[in-house]
Amino acid sequence: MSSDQVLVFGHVNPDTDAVTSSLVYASFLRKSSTPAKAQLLGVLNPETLHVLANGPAGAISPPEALDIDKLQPGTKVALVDHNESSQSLSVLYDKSLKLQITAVIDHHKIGDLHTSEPLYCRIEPVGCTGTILHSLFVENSIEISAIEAHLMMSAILSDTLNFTSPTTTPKDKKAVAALAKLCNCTDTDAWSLSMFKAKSDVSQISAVDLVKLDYKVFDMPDGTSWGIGGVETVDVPAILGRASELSHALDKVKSDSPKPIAGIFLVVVDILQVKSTAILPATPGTELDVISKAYSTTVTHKNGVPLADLGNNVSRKKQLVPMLLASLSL
Ligand SMILES: [Mn+2]
Repeated sequence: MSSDQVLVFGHVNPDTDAVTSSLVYASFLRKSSTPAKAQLLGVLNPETLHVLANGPAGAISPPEALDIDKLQPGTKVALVDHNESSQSLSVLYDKSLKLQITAVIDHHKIGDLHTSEPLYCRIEPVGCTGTILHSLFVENSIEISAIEAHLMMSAILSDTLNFTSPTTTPKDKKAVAALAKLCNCTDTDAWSLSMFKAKSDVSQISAVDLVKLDYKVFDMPDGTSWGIGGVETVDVPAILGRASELSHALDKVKSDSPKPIAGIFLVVVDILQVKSTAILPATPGTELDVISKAYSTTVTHKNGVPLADLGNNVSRKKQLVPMLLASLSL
Protein backbone atom coordinates (compact mmCIF):
# COMPACT_ATOMS: atom_id res chain seq x y z
CA MET A 1 0.00 0.00 0.00
CA SER A 2 1.16 3.48 -0.74
CA SER A 3 2.85 5.08 2.24
CA ASP A 4 0.93 8.28 1.50
CA GLN A 5 -2.42 6.58 1.78
CA VAL A 6 -4.36 7.39 4.93
CA LEU A 7 -6.16 4.44 6.49
CA VAL A 8 -9.46 5.64 7.97
CA PHE A 9 -11.20 3.56 10.61
CA GLY A 10 -13.80 3.77 13.38
CA HIS A 11 -13.72 2.02 16.75
CA VAL A 12 -13.61 -1.72 17.33
CA ASN A 13 -16.99 -3.45 17.70
CA PRO A 14 -18.16 -0.89 15.14
CA ASP A 15 -21.62 0.63 15.06
CA THR A 16 -23.24 2.29 12.05
CA ASP A 17 -21.55 5.66 12.66
CA ALA A 18 -18.08 4.07 12.99
CA VAL A 19 -18.48 2.23 9.68
CA THR A 20 -20.22 4.90 7.61
CA SER A 21 -17.89 7.63 8.90
CA SER A 22 -14.84 5.66 7.77
CA LEU A 23 -16.35 5.34 4.28
CA VAL A 24 -17.44 8.97 4.08
CA TYR A 25 -14.28 10.53 5.54
CA ALA A 26 -12.07 8.42 3.25
CA SER A 27 -14.19 9.64 0.35
CA PHE A 28 -13.92 13.25 1.59
CA LEU A 29 -10.13 12.95 1.75
CA ARG A 30 -9.95 11.53 -1.78
CA LYS A 31 -12.14 14.37 -3.05
CA SER A 32 -9.66 16.70 -1.32
CA SER A 33 -6.78 15.02 -3.21
CA THR A 34 -5.51 12.96 -0.27
CA PRO A 35 -5.20 9.23 -0.99
CA ALA A 36 -7.32 7.41 1.60
CA LYS A 37 -8.96 4.08 2.20
CA ALA A 38 -11.72 3.10 4.65
CA GLN A 39 -10.92 0.13 6.88
CA LEU A 40 -12.98 -1.98 9.26
CA LEU A 41 -12.05 -3.12 12.77
CA GLY A 42 -14.42 -5.97 13.56
CA VAL A 43 -17.70 -7.17 12.11
CA LEU A 44 -20.74 -5.31 10.83
CA ASN A 45 -23.83 -5.29 13.06
CA PRO A 46 -27.31 -6.06 11.61
CA GLU A 47 -28.25 -2.36 11.45
CA THR A 48 -25.14 -1.42 9.48
CA LEU A 49 -25.73 -4.33 7.08
CA HIS A 50 -29.25 -2.95 6.51
CA VAL A 51 -27.91 0.56 5.84
CA LEU A 52 -25.31 -0.74 3.37
CA ALA A 53 -27.78 -3.07 1.64
CA ASN A 54 -30.27 -0.27 1.01
CA GLY A 55 -28.20 2.47 -0.58
CA PRO A 56 -29.76 4.94 -3.02
CA ALA A 57 -28.22 3.10 -5.99
CA GLY A 58 -28.16 -0.42 -4.56
CA ALA A 59 -25.82 -2.13 -2.15
CA ILE A 60 -22.81 -0.21 -0.85
CA SER A 61 -19.52 -2.07 -0.28
CA PRO A 62 -18.37 -2.19 3.34
CA PRO A 63 -14.84 -1.07 4.25
CA GLU A 64 -12.16 -3.72 3.82
CA ALA A 65 -11.03 -5.36 7.07
CA LEU A 66 -7.77 -3.88 8.33
CA ASP A 67 -4.96 -6.43 8.29
CA ILE A 68 -2.60 -5.59 11.16
CA ASP A 69 0.11 -7.89 9.80
CA LYS A 70 0.32 -5.86 6.60
CA LEU A 71 0.72 -2.49 8.31
CA GLN A 72 3.91 -0.70 7.30
CA PRO A 73 5.83 1.38 9.86
CA GLY A 74 4.83 5.03 9.73
CA THR A 75 1.47 4.39 8.05
CA LYS A 76 -0.86 7.38 8.24
CA VAL A 77 -4.15 6.73 10.01
CA ALA A 78 -7.28 8.78 10.65
CA LEU A 79 -9.56 7.92 13.57
CA VAL A 80 -13.28 8.53 13.16
CA ASP A 81 -15.98 8.16 15.83
CA HIS A 82 -13.42 7.43 18.57
CA ASN A 83 -10.13 8.69 19.97
CA GLU A 84 -9.32 6.41 22.93
CA SER A 85 -6.70 3.72 22.29
CA SER A 86 -8.72 1.20 24.34
CA GLN A 87 -11.36 1.39 21.56
CA SER A 88 -8.96 1.45 18.63
CA LEU A 89 -6.44 -0.60 16.72
CA SER A 90 -4.44 -2.65 19.25
CA VAL A 91 -1.17 -1.39 17.73
CA LEU A 92 -2.21 2.28 17.55
CA TYR A 93 0.66 3.37 19.80
CA ASP A 94 3.03 0.49 18.99
CA LYS A 95 6.57 1.80 19.43
CA SER A 96 8.08 0.03 16.42
CA LEU A 97 5.17 0.63 14.02
CA LYS A 98 5.03 4.36 14.81
CA LEU A 99 1.67 4.88 13.11
CA GLN A 100 1.04 8.53 12.33
CA ILE A 101 -2.38 9.82 13.38
CA THR A 102 -3.10 12.54 10.80
CA ALA A 103 -6.73 13.23 11.71
CA VAL A 104 -9.37 12.62 14.36
CA ILE A 105 -13.04 13.31 13.64
CA ASP A 106 -15.12 12.50 16.69
CA HIS A 107 -17.90 13.40 19.10
CA HIS A 108 -16.76 11.55 22.24
CA LYS A 109 -14.86 12.72 25.29
CA ILE A 110 -11.10 12.86 24.81
CA GLY A 111 -9.20 9.93 26.30
CA ASP A 112 -5.51 9.19 25.93
CA LEU A 113 -5.09 10.73 22.47
CA HIS A 114 -1.54 11.90 21.74
CA THR A 115 0.53 12.41 18.60
CA SER A 116 4.11 13.16 17.66
CA GLU A 117 3.15 15.56 14.89
CA PRO A 118 0.39 18.13 14.34
CA LEU A 119 -2.89 16.65 13.18
CA TYR A 120 -6.29 17.71 11.92
CA CYS A 121 -8.52 17.28 14.98
CA ARG A 122 -12.22 17.99 14.88
CA ILE A 123 -14.21 17.05 17.96
CA GLU A 124 -17.65 18.53 18.52
CA PRO A 125 -20.32 17.79 21.12
CA VAL A 126 -22.93 16.79 18.54
CA GLY A 127 -25.00 13.63 18.23
CA CYS A 128 -22.95 11.92 15.54
CA THR A 129 -19.65 11.94 13.68
CA GLY A 130 -21.79 12.05 10.52
CA THR A 131 -22.95 15.53 11.52
CA ILE A 132 -19.34 16.77 11.72
CA LEU A 133 -18.53 15.16 8.36
CA HIS A 134 -21.52 16.93 6.83
CA SER A 135 -20.07 20.24 8.09
CA LEU A 136 -16.69 19.38 6.53
CA PHE A 137 -18.25 18.89 3.09
CA VAL A 138 -20.24 22.12 3.36
CA GLU A 139 -17.33 24.21 4.68
CA ASN A 140 -15.06 22.97 1.91
CA SER A 141 -17.71 23.28 -0.82
CA ILE A 142 -17.28 19.62 -1.71
CA GLU A 143 -20.25 18.01 -3.39
CA ILE A 144 -22.04 15.28 -1.42
CA SER A 145 -23.09 12.23 -3.43
CA ALA A 146 -26.41 10.49 -2.78
CA ILE A 147 -24.51 7.53 -1.31
CA GLU A 148 -22.52 9.73 1.06
CA ALA A 149 -25.74 11.52 2.06
CA HIS A 150 -27.47 8.19 2.78
CA LEU A 151 -24.52 7.03 4.91
CA MET A 152 -24.26 10.23 6.96
CA MET A 153 -28.05 10.57 7.39
CA SER A 154 -28.39 6.95 8.54
CA ALA A 155 -25.54 7.34 11.03
CA ILE A 156 -27.10 10.46 12.55
CA LEU A 157 -30.53 8.82 12.87
CA SER A 158 -28.85 5.76 14.41
CA ASP A 159 -26.63 7.59 16.91
CA THR A 160 -29.39 9.98 18.03
CA LEU A 161 -32.05 7.23 18.09
CA ASN A 162 -34.04 9.33 15.61
CA PHE A 163 -33.44 12.49 17.67
CA THR A 164 -34.73 11.04 20.96
CA SER A 165 -31.30 10.61 22.58
CA PRO A 166 -30.15 13.46 24.87
CA THR A 167 -27.05 13.71 22.67
CA THR A 168 -29.18 15.24 19.88
CA THR A 169 -28.39 18.83 18.87
CA PRO A 170 -30.09 21.22 16.42
CA LYS A 171 -27.08 20.71 14.14
CA ASP A 172 -27.89 16.99 13.84
CA LYS A 173 -31.45 17.76 12.81
CA LYS A 174 -30.34 20.33 10.25
CA ALA A 175 -27.83 17.90 8.78
CA VAL A 176 -30.44 15.16 8.42
CA ALA A 177 -32.88 17.56 6.73
CA ALA A 178 -30.22 18.54 4.19
CA LEU A 179 -28.92 15.00 3.65
CA ALA A 180 -32.39 13.45 3.26
CA LYS A 181 -32.97 15.73 0.26
CA LEU A 182 -29.66 14.68 -1.30
CA CYS A 183 -30.46 10.96 -1.08
CA ASN A 184 -34.18 11.33 -1.79
CA CYS A 185 -35.31 9.96 1.55
CA THR A 186 -38.86 11.25 1.94
CA ASP A 187 -39.65 9.70 5.35
CA THR A 188 -36.74 9.66 7.81
CA ASP A 189 -39.00 8.34 10.62
CA ALA A 190 -39.87 5.27 8.56
CA TRP A 191 -36.23 4.77 7.57
CA SER A 192 -35.16 5.06 11.24
CA LEU A 193 -37.72 2.48 12.31
CA SER A 194 -36.52 0.06 9.62
CA MET A 195 -32.95 0.49 10.90
CA PHE A 196 -34.03 -0.06 14.51
CA LYS A 197 -35.95 -3.18 13.55
CA ALA A 198 -32.88 -4.51 11.73
CA LYS A 199 -30.76 -3.66 14.78
CA SER A 200 -33.20 -5.51 17.05
CA ASP A 201 -33.01 -8.75 15.09
CA VAL A 202 -30.26 -10.36 17.13
CA SER A 203 -31.81 -13.79 17.74
CA GLN A 204 -29.05 -15.45 15.70
CA ILE A 205 -26.26 -13.76 17.65
CA SER A 206 -24.71 -15.69 20.57
CA ALA A 207 -24.84 -14.15 24.05
CA VAL A 208 -21.08 -13.48 24.09
CA ASP A 209 -21.18 -11.86 20.65
CA LEU A 210 -24.19 -9.79 21.72
CA VAL A 211 -22.26 -8.47 24.74
CA LYS A 212 -19.37 -7.59 22.40
CA LEU A 213 -21.50 -6.18 19.56
CA ASP A 214 -21.36 -2.62 20.88
CA TYR A 215 -18.82 -3.02 23.69
CA LYS A 216 -16.36 -0.37 24.82
CA VAL A 217 -13.71 -0.25 27.52
CA PHE A 218 -13.25 2.97 29.49
CA ASP A 219 -10.31 3.88 31.72
CA MET A 220 -11.50 5.30 35.03
CA PRO A 221 -9.96 7.97 37.31
CA ASP A 222 -9.26 5.36 40.01
CA GLY A 223 -6.96 3.52 37.58
CA THR A 224 -9.43 0.73 36.82
CA SER A 225 -11.09 -0.05 33.50
CA TRP A 226 -14.76 -0.78 32.96
CA GLY A 227 -16.39 -2.58 30.05
CA ILE A 228 -19.83 -1.41 28.97
CA GLY A 229 -21.82 -3.21 26.29
CA GLY A 230 -24.94 -1.81 24.69
CA VAL A 231 -27.96 -3.29 22.96
CA GLU A 232 -30.42 -0.81 21.47
CA THR A 233 -33.69 -2.52 20.63
CA VAL A 234 -37.37 -2.09 19.86
CA ASP A 235 -37.94 -5.57 21.37
CA VAL A 236 -36.78 -5.43 25.00
CA PRO A 237 -38.59 -8.64 26.08
CA ALA A 238 -36.55 -10.60 23.50
CA ILE A 239 -33.31 -9.39 25.09
CA LEU A 240 -34.39 -9.65 28.73
CA GLY A 241 -35.66 -13.14 27.94
CA ARG A 242 -31.98 -13.98 27.42
CA ALA A 243 -30.84 -12.15 30.58
CA SER A 244 -29.51 -15.29 32.25
CA GLU A 245 -27.24 -16.34 29.36
CA LEU A 246 -26.21 -12.70 28.84
CA SER A 247 -25.17 -12.37 32.50
CA HIS A 248 -23.03 -15.49 32.18
CA ALA A 249 -21.60 -14.10 28.93
CA LEU A 250 -20.63 -10.96 30.87
CA ASP A 251 -18.65 -13.16 33.29
CA LYS A 252 -16.86 -14.70 30.34
CA VAL A 253 -16.08 -11.44 28.51
CA LYS A 254 -14.80 -10.01 31.80
CA SER A 255 -12.53 -12.97 32.59
CA ASP A 256 -11.31 -13.27 28.97
CA SER A 257 -10.50 -9.55 28.64
CA PRO A 258 -6.88 -8.91 27.59
CA LYS A 259 -7.00 -5.74 29.67
CA PRO A 260 -8.05 -6.35 33.30
CA ILE A 261 -11.63 -5.22 33.79
CA ALA A 262 -12.84 -4.10 37.24
CA GLY A 263 -16.49 -4.05 36.28
CA ILE A 264 -18.71 -4.91 33.37
CA PHE A 265 -22.37 -4.53 32.46
CA LEU A 266 -24.68 -4.60 29.48
CA VAL A 267 -27.09 -1.71 28.88
CA VAL A 268 -30.33 -2.69 27.20
CA VAL A 269 -31.84 0.45 25.67
CA ASP A 270 -35.53 0.55 24.83
CA ILE A 271 -35.42 2.78 21.74
CA LEU A 272 -39.14 3.46 21.65
CA GLN A 273 -39.62 4.18 25.38
CA VAL A 274 -36.21 5.88 25.73
CA LYS A 275 -35.21 4.07 28.93
CA SER A 276 -32.70 1.44 29.84
CA THR A 277 -31.90 -1.55 32.05
CA ALA A 278 -28.47 -2.86 32.99
CA ILE A 279 -27.76 -6.59 33.07
CA LEU A 280 -24.95 -7.35 35.54
CA PRO A 281 -22.60 -10.33 35.40
CA ALA A 282 -23.92 -13.56 36.94
CA THR A 283 -21.18 -13.39 39.56
CA PRO A 284 -20.98 -9.65 40.20
CA GLY A 285 -18.24 -8.14 42.31
CA THR A 286 -17.72 -4.42 42.56
CA GLU A 287 -20.54 -3.89 40.01
CA LEU A 288 -23.25 -4.22 42.71
CA ASP A 289 -22.09 -1.25 44.76
CA VAL A 290 -20.69 0.89 41.96
CA ILE A 291 -23.74 0.68 39.69
CA SER A 292 -26.19 1.29 42.56
CA LYS A 293 -24.25 4.36 43.60
CA ALA A 294 -23.38 5.78 40.16
CA TYR A 295 -26.95 5.58 38.85
CA SER A 296 -28.82 6.01 42.17
CA THR A 297 -30.61 2.73 41.61
CA THR A 298 -31.06 -0.63 43.30
CA VAL A 299 -29.92 -3.93 41.88
CA THR A 300 -32.79 -6.40 41.83
CA HIS A 301 -32.73 -10.09 40.94
CA LYS A 302 -35.10 -11.46 38.35
CA ASN A 303 -34.94 -15.24 37.97
CA GLY A 304 -31.58 -15.02 39.71
CA VAL A 305 -30.14 -12.45 37.26
CA PRO A 306 -28.92 -9.14 38.72
CA LEU A 307 -30.58 -6.22 36.90
CA ALA A 308 -30.56 -2.46 37.49
CA ASP A 309 -33.14 0.01 36.25
CA LEU A 310 -31.19 2.93 34.73
CA GLY A 311 -34.29 5.04 34.08
CA ASN A 312 -34.02 7.48 31.21
CA ASN A 313 -30.23 7.23 31.01
CA VAL A 314 -29.81 5.86 27.50
CA SER A 315 -26.64 7.55 26.26
CA ARG A 316 -23.37 5.86 27.17
CA LYS A 317 -21.27 8.86 26.13
CA LYS A 318 -23.37 11.63 27.64
CA GLN A 319 -24.94 9.96 30.67
CA LEU A 320 -23.74 6.49 31.65
CA VAL A 321 -19.97 6.98 31.34
CA PRO A 322 -19.86 10.50 32.85
CA MET A 323 -21.98 9.32 35.83
CA LEU A 324 -19.66 6.35 36.35
CA LEU A 325 -16.58 8.59 36.06
CA ALA A 326 -18.03 11.03 38.60
CA SER A 327 -18.92 8.25 41.00
CA LEU A 328 -15.49 6.58 40.79
CA SER A 329 -13.59 9.85 41.23
CA LEU A 330 -15.25 10.66 44.58
MN1 LIG B 1 -20.90 7.99 16.86
